[in-house]
Amino acid sequence: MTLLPATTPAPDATAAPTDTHCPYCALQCAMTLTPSGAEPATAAADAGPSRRAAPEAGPRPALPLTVSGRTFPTNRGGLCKKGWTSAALLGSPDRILEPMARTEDGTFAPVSWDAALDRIADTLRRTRQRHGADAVGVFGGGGLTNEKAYQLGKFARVALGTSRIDYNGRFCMSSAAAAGTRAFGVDRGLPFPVEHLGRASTILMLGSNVAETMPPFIGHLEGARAAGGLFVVDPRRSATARLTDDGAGMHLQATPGSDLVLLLGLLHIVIAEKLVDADYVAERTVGFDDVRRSVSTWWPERVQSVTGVPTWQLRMLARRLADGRGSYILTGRGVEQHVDGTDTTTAAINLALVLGLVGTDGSGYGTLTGQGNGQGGREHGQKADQLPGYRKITDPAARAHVAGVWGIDPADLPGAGIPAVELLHSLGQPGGVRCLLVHGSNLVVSAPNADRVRAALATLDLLVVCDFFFSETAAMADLVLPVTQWAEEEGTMTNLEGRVLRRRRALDAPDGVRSELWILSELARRLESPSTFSTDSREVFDELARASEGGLADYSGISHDLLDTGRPVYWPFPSGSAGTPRLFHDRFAHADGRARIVPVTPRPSVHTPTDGHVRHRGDELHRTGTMTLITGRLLEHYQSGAQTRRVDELLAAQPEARAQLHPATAVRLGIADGAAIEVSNARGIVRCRASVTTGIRPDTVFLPFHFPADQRANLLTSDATDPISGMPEFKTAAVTVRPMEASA
Ligand SMILES: Nc1nc2c(c(=O)[nH]1)N[C@H]1C(S)=C(S)[C@@H](COP(=O)(O)OP(=O)(O)OC[C@H]3O[C@@H](n4cnc5c(=O)[nH]c(N)nc54)[C@H](O)[C@@H]3O)O[C@H]1N2
Ligand SMILES: Nc1nc2c(c(=O)[nH]1)N[C@H]1C(S)=C(S)[C@@H](COP(=O)(O)OP(=O)(O)OC[C@H]3O[C@@H](n4cnc5c(=O)[nH]c(N)nc54)[C@H](O)[C@@H]3O)O[C@H]1N2
Ligand SMILES: [Mo]
Repeated sequence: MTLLPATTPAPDATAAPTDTHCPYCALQCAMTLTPSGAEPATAAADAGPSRRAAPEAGPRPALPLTVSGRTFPTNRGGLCKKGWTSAALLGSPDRILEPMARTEDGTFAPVSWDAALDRIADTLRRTRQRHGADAVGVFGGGGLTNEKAYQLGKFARVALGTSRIDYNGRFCMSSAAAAGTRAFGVDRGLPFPVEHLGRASTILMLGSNVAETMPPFIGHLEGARAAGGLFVVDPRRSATARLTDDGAGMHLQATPGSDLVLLLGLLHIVIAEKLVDADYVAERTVGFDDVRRSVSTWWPERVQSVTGVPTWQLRMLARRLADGRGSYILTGRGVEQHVDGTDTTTAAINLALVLGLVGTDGSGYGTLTGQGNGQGGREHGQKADQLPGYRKITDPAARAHVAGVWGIDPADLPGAGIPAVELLHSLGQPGGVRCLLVHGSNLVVSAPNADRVRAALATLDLLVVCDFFFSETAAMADLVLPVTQWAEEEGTMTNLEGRVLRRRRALDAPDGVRSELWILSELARRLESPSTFSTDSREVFDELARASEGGLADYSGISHDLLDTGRPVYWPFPSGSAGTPRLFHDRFAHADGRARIVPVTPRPSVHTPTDGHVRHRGDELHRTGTMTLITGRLLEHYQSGAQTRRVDELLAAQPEARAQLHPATAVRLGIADGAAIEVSNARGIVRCRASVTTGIRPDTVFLPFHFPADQRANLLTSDATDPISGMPEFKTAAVTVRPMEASA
């Protein structure tokens, strides 16, 4: 059966190379896929959980496509290891090639598409009748194309009538999005084209490790490095921190979770040393006086005592940012994924505003969005409180507009849902979600307090996971539906700059696999949805464009055809306009055109009830013997590792989780490099090996979150959330570290 409707010509798989973008992160490096002439490997029909460990699953199949980097402003022809090896997953022997249903004995057996979809639709209909529409939940992903993200939001609200939809962007971008919206009235990761960074003399990167998470991005840091102006704030001497060596800049090795204090300290110095851009503050902002008062007590010595960053470094950085030679402040997950992530990001924005950087030629503030479509994924309605076009679901005008496009009565649209962690907490609870559809997230590995999530998923009446592989979450599902991969589908992605890009199909999908647009359309039909669901990504895009018209993220002037011309296309792009490569040049998106400088103060340490520990935040210290766990990423693996753990080269380079420990700590605890250790707290125990390195603070241990089973960093993280954004505390947790033998 063909997956694409007649309106989309099927490419000849042996013909011309296809220009597209990488399946992984938000940099969306441009690549060209060339058919290698080899037959795409047909994966084993019995692919199932038992075949999860890819490497020993048999001889590696021939790659159907050859990947090459393509010249483009974001990546300038470069790709990272993950990009180069991305085609390996197309013919992976682990690939699921037909719908799979859990059997009585807990294994999986193939079922027909009709049987699978009928069963899902029946269960959803019955659940809705018995328990109400909100008993069905949807969990989406920032890796989905704009078309899929849009369709998923519409499917939830219209075909299911549920408010219970949220997505993994809540774990990723939500704090920066909340801070950006609060300050500027709109949130676009980089409000300027990425190549502008190349002309900066100073770049401050807070909690971002681009050298591993977006390797081609480091080309944009060259100008600042040559000027000695790259400043990196990270508790670890990360690969990005090492880019400051040899006079290229400075690494500020702050205490985990102390970034808010650090930023207040920088603002204090800027004010004390009269480095404020007074004209800019007067003309373009409101709120400065309150903020001035709020930072008055954060003098440098006090900030040094909390953050561990010497006062001379603070002063040098503040002066450098203010020197008028072009300065950018960029934030990453290291500062955003905290219970005070919104306030910390706000403090970074406040500093940028007070220095007059935002919207000014050659300067700016930005957040480095994460997933492939982390930006677009949050604009089209997957988020609990949003409708397409970045509209608020509670806004009557927004509801009327979108309901008009969907051909329904606005009164039939559900209201705002609940953020991801709350949604996960509601699973299987009285009045909570009883059936969950998961599209593009591996929650068992990536959600905070992961064992609680695993246990909650097990209580569901129905768990349906759409994926390419038996991820750890798919392995818990009642039904797993196999979907097309990036090179097998048409669509669009919006990268970290708010630039909309075309994803193109380069080869046919394996026979039994379907596109998510097709799955949603088939389910909607079975559920007798009042609105239609196209399976053609062009048609879906055109509908999305209409639905977004007049919203903050207005895509109404964009189409697949426009994108196919290769023109740079940045939103907002109202119909008839030329789009917006640079935002905030003349005004901010608040009604009065001014940015908001919002006072923020460090909150006292949060005691997580199951924890028993005082977390290391602000002035507070750990209980003796505990250390701060920080988490993050490795170059070779992507997110929960569901994809990259199945690529031989990547797994060989990083086969398991290793906890980074300082040599002094290792000696104190009697741990040798490579020794088996336990990292534990009241929530769980991670068993892994130690990697002893001077690159980490003695009070801190680092774990990557890419690994499964008892190597899941998220067994230890807390599901306490930021009250504004709903972001969980991924980046720090109190833990105890000991050699494995000691606890045996
Ligand atoms: N290789 C690879 N690349 C990726 C991804 C991947 O999984 N793997 N994922 C993509 C996605 S979705 C995202 S969101 C981005 C994330 O990209 P980044 O934000 O660069 O990634 P992280 O490693 O999560 O965090 C960055 C740094 O924060 C530091 N950190 C931890 N705690 C703190 C703290 O309290 N303060 C400060 N200042 N720093 C702290 C960590 O040591 C780490 O070096 O990467 C994208 N690219
Ligand atoms: N401790 C800790 N935890 C973290 C973080 C951290 O820094 N520390 N970072 C957080 C962040 S920033 C993020 S973004 C999350 C990410 O974590 P997840 O949400 O788990 O993201 P992935 O691992 O990319 O999972 C995506 C799954 O969907 C599948 N998939 C990929 N594309 C598609 C598609 O188009 N359709 C469908 N149906 N499936 C698809 C993949 O095979 C994979 O199984 O993790 C969060 N968790
Ligand atoms: Mo992310």
